[in-house]
Amino acid sequence: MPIKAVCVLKADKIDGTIHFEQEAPDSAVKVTGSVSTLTPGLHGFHIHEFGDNTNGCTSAGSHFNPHGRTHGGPTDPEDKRHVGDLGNVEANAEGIATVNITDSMISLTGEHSIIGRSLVVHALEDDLGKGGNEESLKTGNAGGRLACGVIGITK
Ligand SMILES: [Cu+2]
Ligand SMILES: [Zn+2]
Repeated sequence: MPIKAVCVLKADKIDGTIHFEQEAPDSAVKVTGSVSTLTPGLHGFHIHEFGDNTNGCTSAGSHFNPHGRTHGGPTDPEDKRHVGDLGNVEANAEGIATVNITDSMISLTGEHSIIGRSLVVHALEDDLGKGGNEESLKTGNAGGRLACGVIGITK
């Protein structure tokens, strides 16, 4: 049986539903869904460490980074990215981002499990650690947190 999880993103104007599916504990995770009412263009898209919304998206903490690595992008080697670094999603002219990512660092079980953590969509493009400044290696200069939601188990 595949393992499945879901995250609902809700904010002032933003709506999204993102599904996660993993065939087996060692398989890549498929991340699919959509986010609406974004500004057209790229928006940083990460798993943050805490599933805590007590102070809005701020209390989601930093990028999920169990091995103390620097920030990168999803195609970087595993020692050059955070586990939670899923890169960017791109909103079209109507402000809709269709998400279709396959990632082999995140998991729905075990040490890299993202269950109970937060998914965050950012105001700006994630530079994937290539921005040439200190912040780039921490957050990718992706700016404010537009929307977030907790990732939960589903059937
Ligand atoms: Cu983030
Ligand atoms: Zn990161």
